[in-house]
Amino acid sequence: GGWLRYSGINAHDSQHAIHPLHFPGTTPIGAFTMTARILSLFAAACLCSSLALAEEHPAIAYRESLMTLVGANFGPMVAMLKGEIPWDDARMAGYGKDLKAVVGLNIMRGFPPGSDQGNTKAKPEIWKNLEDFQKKLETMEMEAAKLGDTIAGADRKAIGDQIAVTGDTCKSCHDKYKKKDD
Ligand code: ASC
Repeated sequence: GGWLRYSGINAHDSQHAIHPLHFPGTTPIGAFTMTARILSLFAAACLCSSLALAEEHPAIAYRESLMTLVGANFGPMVAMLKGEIPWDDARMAGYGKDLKAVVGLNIMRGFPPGSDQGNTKAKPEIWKNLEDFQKKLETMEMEAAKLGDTIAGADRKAIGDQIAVTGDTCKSCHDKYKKKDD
């Protein structure tokens, strides 16, 4: 009984008295084998660290996450406007509120220098025209926030118009700074 039992060691079994994996039949590891194993561990470590260097810049996941959240709210708003899904005032208001919250996050944090490298649809032009990019981003944030505010108590025409204005701010930035979907 006791902790030995729960650690997988049966103290009453002499074959397992030292270690459960030290079962009969294995021979002590030779010096050459040991060296080879240590070298292969080093090789694996080198490979892992070079893979780590080739890893995506964390800002790419950050900005793609933001883009996903923007789309998760703006997408159904557009779909409702187009009649692809039934218009629902409460849902429209909810998407608008969340969209405003998402564009209130620090989006430029997703575009630090050096994050143009890697598996990304962000064009290098962003970092060559950073002021213009930032201005477009701020315009989008302003119109999307206004959309969130417009929804409360507004008629469908006013909401639709502001969805269109906001969509144009998405498009103008994507046209210039986002690679096309394949
Ligand atoms: C969307 C979406 C965009 C914008 C843009 C508006 O729903 O995915 O990128 O709206 O198409 O023109």
